[in-house]
Amino acid sequence: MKANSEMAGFGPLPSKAQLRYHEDELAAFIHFGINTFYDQEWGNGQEDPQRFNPSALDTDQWIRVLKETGFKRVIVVVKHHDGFVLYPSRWTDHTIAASPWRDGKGDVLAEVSKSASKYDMDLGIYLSPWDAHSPLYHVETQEAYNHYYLQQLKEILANPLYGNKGKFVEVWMDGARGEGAQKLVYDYPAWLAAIAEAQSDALVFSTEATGIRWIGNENGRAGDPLWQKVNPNQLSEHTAPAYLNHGDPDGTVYSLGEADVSIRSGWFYHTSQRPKSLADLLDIYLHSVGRGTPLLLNVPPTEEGLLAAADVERLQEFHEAVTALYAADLALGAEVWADSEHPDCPAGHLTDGRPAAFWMPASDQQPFTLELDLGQDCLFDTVELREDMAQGQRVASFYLEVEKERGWAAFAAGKTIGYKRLLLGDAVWARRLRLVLTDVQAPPILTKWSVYKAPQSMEKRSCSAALLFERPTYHVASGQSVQVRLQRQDGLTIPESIRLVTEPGTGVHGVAYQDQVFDLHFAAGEAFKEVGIASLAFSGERSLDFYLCASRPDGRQSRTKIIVRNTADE
Ligand code: FUL
Repeated sequence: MKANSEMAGFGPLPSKAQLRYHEDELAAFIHFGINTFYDQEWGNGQEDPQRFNPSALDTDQWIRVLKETGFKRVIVVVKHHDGFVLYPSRWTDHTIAASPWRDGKGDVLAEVSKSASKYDMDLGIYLSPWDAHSPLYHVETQEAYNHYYLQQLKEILANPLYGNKGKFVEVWMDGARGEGAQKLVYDYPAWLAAIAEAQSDALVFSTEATGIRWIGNENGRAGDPLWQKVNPNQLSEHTAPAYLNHGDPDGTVYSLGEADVSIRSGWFYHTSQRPKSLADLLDIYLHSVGRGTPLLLNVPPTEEGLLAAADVERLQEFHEAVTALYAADLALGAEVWADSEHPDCPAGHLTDGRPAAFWMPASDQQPFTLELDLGQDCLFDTVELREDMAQGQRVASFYLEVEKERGWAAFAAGKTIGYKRLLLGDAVWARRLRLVLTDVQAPPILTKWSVYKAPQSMEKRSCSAALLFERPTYHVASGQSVQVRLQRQDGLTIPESIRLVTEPGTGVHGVAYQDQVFDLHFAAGEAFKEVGIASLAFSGERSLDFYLCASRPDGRQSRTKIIVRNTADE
């Protein structure tokens, strides 16, 4: 296409591996380890390996279920902050070799690698840099610790028995470090060089300017705008979550914001927790994949070593809903008109079903207006837009309208489009849509404009107004407790048990984390309940948040946000 050779990419461009992760969209996280057997989220490194003994571990089940429910890659926690390692490492004896499981001859990483190779599932590893068990984790033995971590990286990444047929797509270097942990300076240059040498295509998640960054919260939701670029000099272990959540419009390095969240409130399996509702998962999907960035969804195996039946069922429902969303593109083949188009890149390319064909304008006169004609009145509520990220992210602001009897009416608006933007509006019957790009960093290059009717489970609906927190947001000083009031407005004639669970926001990243679960028993006729929630205690002048989610037995949920502030000590 002639336009291609005339064009230069704009800003930082994604690598092949980053583009592939964009296309993959869905990754699964597997948190399974000594914590599973202690029913805890963070270990202190003193756990007894004898407790690790899954009775029915079946990695084929993990990978098969994830493959069948649309996940394209799986990141396995090989070592969490407690330092316990899921393969027989020669660099430490705090491993499964010291456990009774398979008489100390087992290797979870080898088993999961075999399953991944069998089902052709891409694999990544999480290897926690903070290691509460290692005696070397001390500033005075920093060099030796850095070497220890390096050896483990090499031991895993260069072993052909591990990975999807020996290949890894991601290495997760979690930036979390507990309060009071030694402040070691990690040898990222050596670690990154070793990864590049053993696995040249692997992307790295870290607090540095590597290919993947944290999205700034642990609830799987990217911001709008979402720029897939950052400025390396803004990154550190203490980067403000909002910077990570939005990226940087002036960023110089391409950085994929990975939206991570657990299907349950905790990362490890606890019998007291339930999977998130389908509506919740779909909302997360719209705020991650639907904002143009991969969703990394954690599904924690049970003590037996299996994905829990309730989680499997939820994953299947999720997969069905996502598949149903894309089943009929009402705009496929529809006519599109643009107020400006390059002769080789007409607007019709947006609806021709070819992923690589794109529209670009002939002039750089803003705003750019495009109109889509569905040919007849159709019922829809979802619009998908895509930019050609291979040529750099460009759109900074846009709005969408639909034509009604009395003229154009607002449907949705947003800042960035990026790899893929899903806009869920109120269901409407209309034939014509109008897209106006009001702000761009460079001439826009779009590849897709699709229109769908979302399945019922995804439809826009106001949050269960029948179950209300007194406030959408509470503020509390670090370490104090906050009184939260919940009201049910319907079903007053029946007694009901409503479960309240804390969910990670930014407030747990790098601090202490323990879930709190409360069962509130409403008697018949009772409308209000109050509960005191202890907040996290942490040091340093900063603000962190977490969420409280109330679930009714029928799955309806409500949420409130708790902002914890600490200004006291520093
Ligand atoms: C955090 C950790 O502290 C959590 O335990 C979990 O592993 C999550 C994915 O990252 O930083």
